[in-house]
Amino acid sequence: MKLTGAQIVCESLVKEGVEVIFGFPGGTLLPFYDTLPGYPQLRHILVRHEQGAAHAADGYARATGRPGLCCATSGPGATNLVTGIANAYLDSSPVIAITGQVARPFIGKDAFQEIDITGITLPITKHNYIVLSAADLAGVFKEAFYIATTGRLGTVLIDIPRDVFIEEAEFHYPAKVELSGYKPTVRGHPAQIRKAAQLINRAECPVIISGRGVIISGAYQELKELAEKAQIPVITTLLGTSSFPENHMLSLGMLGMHGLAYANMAVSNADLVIAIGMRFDDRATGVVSGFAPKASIIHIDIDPAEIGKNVRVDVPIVGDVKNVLRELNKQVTNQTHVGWIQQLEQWRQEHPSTDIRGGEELLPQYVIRSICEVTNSDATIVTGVGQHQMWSAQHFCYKKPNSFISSGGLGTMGVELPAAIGVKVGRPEETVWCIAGDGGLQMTIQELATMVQERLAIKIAVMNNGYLGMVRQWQELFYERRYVATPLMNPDFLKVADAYGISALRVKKRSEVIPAIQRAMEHDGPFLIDFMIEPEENVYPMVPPGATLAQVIEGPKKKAAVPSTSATVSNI
Ligand SMILES: Cc1ncc(C[n+]2csc(CCOP(=O)(O)OP(=O)(O)O)c2C)c(N)n1
Ligand SMILES: [Mg+2]
Repeated sequence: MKLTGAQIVCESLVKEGVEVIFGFPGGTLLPFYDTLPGYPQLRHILVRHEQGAAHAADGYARATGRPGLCCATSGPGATNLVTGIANAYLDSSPVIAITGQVARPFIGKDAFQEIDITGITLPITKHNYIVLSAADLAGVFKEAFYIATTGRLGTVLIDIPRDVFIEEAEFHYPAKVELSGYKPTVRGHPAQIRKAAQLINRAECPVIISGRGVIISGAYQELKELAEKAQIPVITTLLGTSSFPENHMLSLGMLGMHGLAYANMAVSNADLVIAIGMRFDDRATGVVSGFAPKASIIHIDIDPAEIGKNVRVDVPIVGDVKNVLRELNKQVTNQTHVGWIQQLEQWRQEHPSTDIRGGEELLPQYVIRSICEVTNSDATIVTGVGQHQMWSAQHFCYKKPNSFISSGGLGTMGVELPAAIGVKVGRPEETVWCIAGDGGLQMTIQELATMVQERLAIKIAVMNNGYLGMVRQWQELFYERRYVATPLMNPDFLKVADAYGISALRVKKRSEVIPAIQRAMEHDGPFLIDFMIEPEENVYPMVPPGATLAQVIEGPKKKAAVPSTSATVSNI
């Protein structure tokens, strides 16, 4: 059966079970867009800027575990995708981007809207293609989905010249893929697993550091079994947040630059670190030479390139986290570490980390806690990048798997709203709270229109501190309070919401917080709350740049403290 290239693309997407594609049209994509109405099973969501399409596809992929699709036209459309592709790539999110390219005879001529997008995205994709014949399309799509969704998940870009969309070819969707040189290892080596089990069975002060790999692999049960069987406290990386229930006895919360003091102290004093599906990012480790100085390290990861990249590892195990943990759990014996756990509990008492000041001041931490309380943790939190992101990680008690979605590797301001759109599309029944920076929201604010057009009932909490807060914090602490280019003159977010037809409220006092959140939750549709938070509130604890995790600053002396109720606090 002969089909046009555009039809082959659509048929391939249908064969792969794609239901939604986030995109923005243009000349080179017109043949593709013209074909879309023939495929009603493919929902196209029109964003307002291509960066939003890539972030939405990324949010969708993180929320569903299925590939997220986005498309953009050649030239500026394609380059607008770049930040979103990089963001997905660095956090191992399976995004597949389709870009239009100028017609084949024009390639290399600096034609109108011609850009070498495969060249540009080479370092930020797991793989990319330019397809020069319609006959190759089906094979390329089969491969692209396979590459994006196997081994370490990743982004793939497929660049298609306009005339390839129009060209006709026979359509046969391949049944399987054979790629020489690409055979991801999914089962851990038995000898390595045996060595790891021996170390675990002998350890006296062990900790687990759980990363996003646990979420991607869906290894929640296996992680819990290991932790409970061998009584090992679980610390998470930023992106590992929600890989382990934070109301669990063994949960110690997040480590790293803004990790909890007692989590960082635990790592600094452990005799064994079991690092699972994490990559020792510098924000997680502090200065690597001082990372876990007393510990042997077991590192379980699907990507062999991560082993030994940043820290020395005693027992590397390459494989899918879930498979490896299943095997490991068979060989781990029941343990108790009462002395170690008592020590951790003492540090938790001495360094509470998540207590906040009392009074009427509108503290951002209180806002996050209140969202946690009102939703009873039954929500997915999507954040931007900055202070509000760290407060969201620290002060919400994540009980549900994969309920925290945030930009880790690239740290992309502006990701919050479009990513929340992707999450809500992927989880229509879920309560989705977009915790937005007042700076970050303004980077992608145009996607409010996408949200409204698609009737997505996202609840937006603007953490309005009038600053590029995280940068201001660094200026306060390390540049003698010289606030260069960080104060923001914000628009009236209520008027902005109104212009888009979104209901909204402004909150200035602590006592108004919970009623406003309740109102947002009861409202049938999107809702925005403009929280006028303390402008110069800082994120603590903080491991200053260039310090080790043991050198954590816990923050200024506090007045009367309100004890933490829930967030990331264990009661070991
Ligand atoms: C695209 C982009 N530009 C610049 C930065 C550097 N940066 C990190 S956090 C931050 C401030 C974020 O401000 P806001 O969104 O208001 O969040 P807040 O820290 O105030 O909570 C900046 C400028 C970044 N991470 N991403
Ligand atoms: Mg801000």
